[in-house]
Amino acid sequence: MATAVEKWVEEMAQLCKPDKIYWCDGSEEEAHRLIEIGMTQENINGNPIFTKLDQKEWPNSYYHRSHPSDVARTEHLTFICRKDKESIGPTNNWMDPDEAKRKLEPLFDGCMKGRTMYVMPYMMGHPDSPYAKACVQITDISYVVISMRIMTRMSKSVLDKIGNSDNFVRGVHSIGNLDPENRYIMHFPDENLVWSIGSGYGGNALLGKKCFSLRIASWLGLKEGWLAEHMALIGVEDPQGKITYMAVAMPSACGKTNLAMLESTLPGYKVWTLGDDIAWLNVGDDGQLYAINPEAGYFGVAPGTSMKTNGNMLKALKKGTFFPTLFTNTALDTDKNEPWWEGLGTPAPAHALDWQGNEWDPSKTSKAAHANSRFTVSAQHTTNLAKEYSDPKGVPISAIILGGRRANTVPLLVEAFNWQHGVFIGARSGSETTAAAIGQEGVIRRDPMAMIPFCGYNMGDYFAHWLQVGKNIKKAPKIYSVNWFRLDDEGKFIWPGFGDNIRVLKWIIDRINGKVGAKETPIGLLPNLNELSLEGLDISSARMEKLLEVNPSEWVKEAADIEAFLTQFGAKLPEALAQELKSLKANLS
Ligand code: SAT
Ligand code: MN
Repeated sequence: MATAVEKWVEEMAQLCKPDKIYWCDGSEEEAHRLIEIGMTQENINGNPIFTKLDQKEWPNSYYHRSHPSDVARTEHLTFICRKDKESIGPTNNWMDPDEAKRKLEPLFDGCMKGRTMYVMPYMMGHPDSPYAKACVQITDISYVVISMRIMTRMSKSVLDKIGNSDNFVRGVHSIGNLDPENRYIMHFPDENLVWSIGSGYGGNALLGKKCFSLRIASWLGLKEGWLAEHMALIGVEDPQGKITYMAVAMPSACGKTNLAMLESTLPGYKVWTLGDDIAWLNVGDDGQLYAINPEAGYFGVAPGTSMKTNGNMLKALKKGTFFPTLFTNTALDTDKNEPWWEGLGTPAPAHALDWQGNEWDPSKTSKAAHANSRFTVSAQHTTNLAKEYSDPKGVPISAIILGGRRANTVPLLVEAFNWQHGVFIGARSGSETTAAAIGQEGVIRRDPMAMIPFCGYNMGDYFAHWLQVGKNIKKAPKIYSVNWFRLDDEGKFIWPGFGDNIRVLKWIIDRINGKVGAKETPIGLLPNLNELSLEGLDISSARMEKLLEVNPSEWVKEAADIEAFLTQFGAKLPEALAQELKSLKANLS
């Protein structure tokens, strides 16, 4: 008797009409075989699927170039499909599920003719974790298979785990004809199902990542009492050897990966990495908040990654284990056969192809690597991987940090008065847009908890859910807002960032342990300058004051903008947050 997975795969094969169906086992041998085949095959855009890079400098590393129109998430083509439009809220694109399927079926009909349909069984989370989920994705491009093998726990044993049950998350992906007009990323939360066509790019095509682990999982969390969040996960060790675990939300391309890999400039402090993008937060039996990283690798932004800014990551990229490492849309140094990007910290190559495959002219200002070019690397390569990385129960969280990219207004560091105020800080967070999503860069958008592109349901309900989870926790973590990106009058970053961000994390640990005080301001609790560890930093107190400034007139404008944003949730906006907004305005006047 066919299992539920087999029946579903058969149904998909009848629709997509592939030449062959291939069931992935997730083995090393398989990865090598698929890469070898991919090196001899042209992608639909005329590039080889994989190009082998210099194996001495970049062991087991391969280069991939995608279509120039397919280099970032396409939020305007991303839909949540449920009958009840109100339940998905004003910040998501909505489509009726029947209409969505009527639109998709003709696009998928025969889309894999002449191609192989790969079936990938995988887990999000450690297979022994009570919080892990079993998934199956199909795709027609081996780049996605290799990427998923790095980013998830792919294994044929997942099929045994699922057995004959139909309790698995389904993902259907085809690169289609890459036509942005026929590109859709559709989510069906009531069926644990994602359909994606027309893109091979990370967040659009690796359906275990944002599509399942955030958009669909946020629904599961709402139903089951937990939170699926766009958060890095770190353990910060102090000189006494005590580790404090923190979950850090920041929008795409705002430095979560660098923070997860931070190399401390303060002696005695060390950051251990648990994850760089997604965290699932559950209230444990003991009433504490526990976090796991459902992923198994990093899909990070290459430009700006150097030995100086993120040495741990560069070491991971060069480590080379049985997990391959991929570079997508960076430049290619053709003399050395190495990947290269702006901010790698090595001289510009004399001869290179840019991310579109054209000869690159270093004397021109055009970028060699795409601003959103990425590496895909296994977490197993991390030199500072936390020993609890594979602990099925996860780590207990003491601090939640919410960040964004703001040139002004928002101070380096703010502590929330309490959980409810922290939820308000998250709800009001804004950030300047980046190259991680197609669209204009550098405009401020409200991005609550960095989840605006990823929360699969009405954000009014999301805020209420956060408030409720807070009530279910015995000792709620403290909540912080951070902003590394404040500019001076000349447009230069005031805060050095990177390894020096440990100074902010140290203050947070000191607060958790009741070792330092804080100054009350209308927007929250700020550090006293003399209680921030700034030794060894060349930064004047005038600049520090600017960094920590709460400018009343800027904040009056900010509050009006926050109000305009929150008003769109109407009756769904929790009364508690409306109260917080009122107190913010009152505090300011
Ligand atoms: O495209 S991804 O979602 O995988 C990366 C990102 O935008 O955070
Ligand atoms: Mn992300």
